[in-house]
Amino acid sequence: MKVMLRDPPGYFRHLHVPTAEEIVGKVLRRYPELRAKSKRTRDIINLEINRVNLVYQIIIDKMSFLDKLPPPEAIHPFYLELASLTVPYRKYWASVKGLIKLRRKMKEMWEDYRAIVRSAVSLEEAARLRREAVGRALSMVRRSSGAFKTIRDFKYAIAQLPSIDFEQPRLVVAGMPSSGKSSFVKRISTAEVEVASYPFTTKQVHVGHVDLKKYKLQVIDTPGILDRPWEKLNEIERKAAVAIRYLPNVLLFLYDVSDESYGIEEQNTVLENVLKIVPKSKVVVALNKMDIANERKVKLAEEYAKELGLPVYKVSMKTGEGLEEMMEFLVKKALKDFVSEKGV
Ligand SMILES: Nc1nc2c(ncn2[C@@H]2O[C@H](COP(=O)(O)OP(=O)(O)OP(=O)(O)O)[C@@H](O)[C@H]2O)c(=O)[nH]1
Ligand SMILES: [Mg+2]
Repeated sequence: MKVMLRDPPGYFRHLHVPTAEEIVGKVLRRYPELRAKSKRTRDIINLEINRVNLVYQIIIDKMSFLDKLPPPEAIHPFYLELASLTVPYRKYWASVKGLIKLRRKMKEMWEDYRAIVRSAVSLEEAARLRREAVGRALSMVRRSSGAFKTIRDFKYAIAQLPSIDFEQPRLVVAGMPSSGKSSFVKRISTAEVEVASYPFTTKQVHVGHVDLKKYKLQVIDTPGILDRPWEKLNEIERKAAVAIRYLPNVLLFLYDVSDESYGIEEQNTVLENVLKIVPKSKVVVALNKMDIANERKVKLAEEYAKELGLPVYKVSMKTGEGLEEMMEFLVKKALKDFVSEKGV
């Protein structure tokens, strides 16, 4: 069985990945500090060897982070795909492999230069070889600055993601912009999410928690998505798509049935798209904003959801109407799916 990282964001947060400039800078700072013991030829040759050693040692030490980087297979696809919106994970792993190769080459060069500096026939030759050894090492690091940057960017992309505990149940909230997703999450969980009247208020996936008796339910707020095919979504909407695809034990789809809302047909299309990537059995529909509902919209949305065979609740995130009953149902459904997923 492959080993998965338990908390990739936490793991990457604690991992230092240097820049190429940082490594070169440290070499250039430390390197002039070395002195010969005396002016004897032997001590000066030793100094040159020590300089070569110091430079290669620093670079190789600074690259030890490579041994701590997980392969893509060890990172849950939820994180992998979200991070890949910034840095494709294949590019990350190619950079890691490139730097591992560079380090191997560097170790070989170190061996070689150590031997030839030691057997130099004159001080001038020793100095020339040392300069060459250092110059080549530094230019190799500089030339790889792109790979260091890619790995750093990937690290930050993962580190800023919310941690999901796959050993606990998950409720994902989805719907068009302004349908009330964040209002719901804010109302029922610990998440401090932003609620506002303009669309695309939520730009990231957020997680709040609800304490149940035996479990902790994770409630996942997602950005709004529009009624267009998955391939056409913008970067913010894609984040929602990734959460919708990989996280739900249960998915709550919100309709906005107020006068101000998008048309019901558009909202239907979004629901249809969701159903392309989430099994129907996990989906629950809520008609939100019942306190200011447009009755025609309520009727249309309800008919459509029922046609699809989905459970429908009528709620208001503002007044709290209908919420308790719906939550009870969602929790039960989430736990049932979670338990069968775990096979316990
Ligand atoms: N009257 C009324 N207003 C609501 C209700 N639910 C949400 N709102 C309002 O609708 C607006 C959008 O709510 P949000 O919770 O930010 O919606 P969202 O789905 O998270 O929106 P995005 O993050 O942009 O996708 C806010 O002004 C809310 O106060 C409701 O049940 N009744
Ligand atoms: Mg929101």
